[in-house]
Amino acid sequence: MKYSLQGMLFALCIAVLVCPTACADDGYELWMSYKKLEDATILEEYRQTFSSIVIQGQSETLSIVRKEAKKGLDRLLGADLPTGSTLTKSNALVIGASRQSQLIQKLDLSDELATLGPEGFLIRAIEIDGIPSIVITANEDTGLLYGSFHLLRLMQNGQSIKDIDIRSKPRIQYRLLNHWDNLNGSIERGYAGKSLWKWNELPETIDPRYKDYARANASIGINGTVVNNVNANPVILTAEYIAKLKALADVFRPYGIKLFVSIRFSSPLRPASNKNSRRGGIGSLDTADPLDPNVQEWWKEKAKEIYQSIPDFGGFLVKANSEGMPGPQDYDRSHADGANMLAEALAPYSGIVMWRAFVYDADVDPDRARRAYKEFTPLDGEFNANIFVQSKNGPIDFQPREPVHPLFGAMPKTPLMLELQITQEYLGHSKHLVFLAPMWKEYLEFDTYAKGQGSLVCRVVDGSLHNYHMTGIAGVANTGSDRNWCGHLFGQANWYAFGRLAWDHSLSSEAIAEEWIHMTLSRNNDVVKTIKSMMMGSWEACVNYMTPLGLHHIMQEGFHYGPGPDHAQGRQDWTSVYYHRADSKGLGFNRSSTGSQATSQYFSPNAEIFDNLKTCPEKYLLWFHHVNWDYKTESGRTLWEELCYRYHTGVDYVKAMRRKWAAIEKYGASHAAHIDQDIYLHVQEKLATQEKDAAIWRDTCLSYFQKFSNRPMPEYN
Ligand code: GCW
Repeated sequence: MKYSLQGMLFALCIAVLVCPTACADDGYELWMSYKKLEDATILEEYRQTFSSIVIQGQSETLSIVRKEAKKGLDRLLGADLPTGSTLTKSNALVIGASRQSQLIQKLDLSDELATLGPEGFLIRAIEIDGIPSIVITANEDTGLLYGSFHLLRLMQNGQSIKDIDIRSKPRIQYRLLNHWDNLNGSIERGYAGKSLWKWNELPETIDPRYKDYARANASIGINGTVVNNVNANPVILTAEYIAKLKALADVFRPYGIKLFVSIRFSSPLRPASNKNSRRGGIGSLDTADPLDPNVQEWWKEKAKEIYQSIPDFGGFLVKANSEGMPGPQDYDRSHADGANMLAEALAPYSGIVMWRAFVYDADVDPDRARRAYKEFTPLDGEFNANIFVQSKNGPIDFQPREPVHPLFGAMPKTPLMLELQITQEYLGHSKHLVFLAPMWKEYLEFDTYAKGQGSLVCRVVDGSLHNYHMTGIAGVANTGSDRNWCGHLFGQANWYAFGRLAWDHSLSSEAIAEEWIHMTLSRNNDVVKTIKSMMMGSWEACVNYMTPLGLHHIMQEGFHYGPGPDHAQGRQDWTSVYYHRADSKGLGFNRSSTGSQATSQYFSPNAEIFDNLKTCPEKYLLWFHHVNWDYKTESGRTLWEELCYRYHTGVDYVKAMRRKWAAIEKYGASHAAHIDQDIYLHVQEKLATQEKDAAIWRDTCLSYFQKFSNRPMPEYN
């Protein structure tokens, strides 16, 4: 017995020693595995360029930079580079801020740095004392961290850096993840295991994954995280939880990440007797009226308590008067009254409020798509300076495709924060390969015409259109306790893409896909090309096999995975029939001037273009119009035929993705451009599920709609 235990321990030690190179890839390292470069030419260039790493200065962030630069360069080059603080050898990577680095001071880059702000960085090939160096410098250490990750990204992509000269700074100031994580460890709309936050272990035990999470975010420029669900449990603001939050904030800080929380508006109230109620709080007041001095005082005291523990605490995200959550309207006060009260409590510490515009009370308008606009536009100009109104990309709810939310462009005096959803609530959970960057680009590049042509959503969000004094973007996270973080390996690409676009929304989806593939899967040209071709059309395909031509919200009730076009029970604006309105004449929601008039919430000429059936883009056809089954679409097919065609095209795309993935199997583990066998099989299995379930979508929806169209199903091979 004793012998075999020893034997097992020995085997374990060997396994641990050998693992870093021989272990199967489980996806844990995300886009930062820094696999050794295969291309001899570029490897030689890099080896010539770097013979040491020189970092001057001391801080927690700089220690992270040192570790990352060494790990990255060593792994990519297959080297063991010396690190130090003096420039002795030739050809060094020199990292530092002039505040702490004499080497950088000598270069006198202050004019250029003055334009880069607290987070920007400069990377340049330059001689220092006659020694050829690659310099990474910035105003703050966080900029050095971003710069280091950027250099490593370029190298993972095999780009020549001989003459590198890059200056970069984020276009958007607040780049946040929103976690819909509950305090019991579950995640609302999470498909990758449990929450990363182990509340019952905090603050004593710090899971090593917290650091890895922060590192991953820093590598793509994310600088804040809201750690709990917008359907907030008020317990998050108790002293016990503030101590836990402080422990997390301490881990995140050196990575440039600020901690935020979602709060429940009724927190000052006594606890609700029913634990599952969305009402009630943690206080002893009997009102949460934002104009009540006791309530205002309660929040001021709470803010003070938080900032005593977390001096750089970011602020509050609030879902109020939405889906049963309490809010100022419970006391006949406006959203602005509620937000301003919280903003006043946070203002002395430079904290912010992100007040969500996701509201859709049926009393406001019969058409759900019109409600948030009607509630919020009259309040433009009434919000305090440290408030964002945070709006989802579309007017309903993270559907596979929606037209842009009409609020964008319509709140010139209120900084709007764009909320995107990285987790695939309505896009196949973590079962479907759907690359979301093309979708996000479609929103970002949509022209609102708010101030004439060129008033793109990205210009609303980055503040350049209305001169917002602060700017922000949020992504609802798809991370969880699964070993590979996101459930589906390709879910990682969406986390990655969100961060990259938050930093620079002008990047193309293709470029982001390519980067991610190089960094995560392979640098072999054929493989990259194949995988990219799978990713690029995957969103459009998903739209086609779920909700083509502007259909929306016809998912299985609550679960939102499979099709549920016949769902007709319960709250009207949660049913499918409310949205598709299929009848014997046709299909779609008439939101034109002869219907709900949602088209009128857009600026001209969008309003007229959407309003007219003939000019409405087909991707929004059934969103804005109730269309006859025999209506001739652009292809010449009738609406019914086109609908059938789209559903089939969607499924066919998934079939093609499976074939393409199968074709790269030849690049097995032994091949230089290998895709790890475990990863290969993981994706293969997911694609099989996706194909099966896409076909279920097609067949369920078409046979359901056929009952209304009464037309034959066209033949497809
Ligand atoms: O779409 C709905 C989701 C809810 C979510 C809500 C919101 C967090 O189905 O799960 O609640 O949106 O964004 O508040």
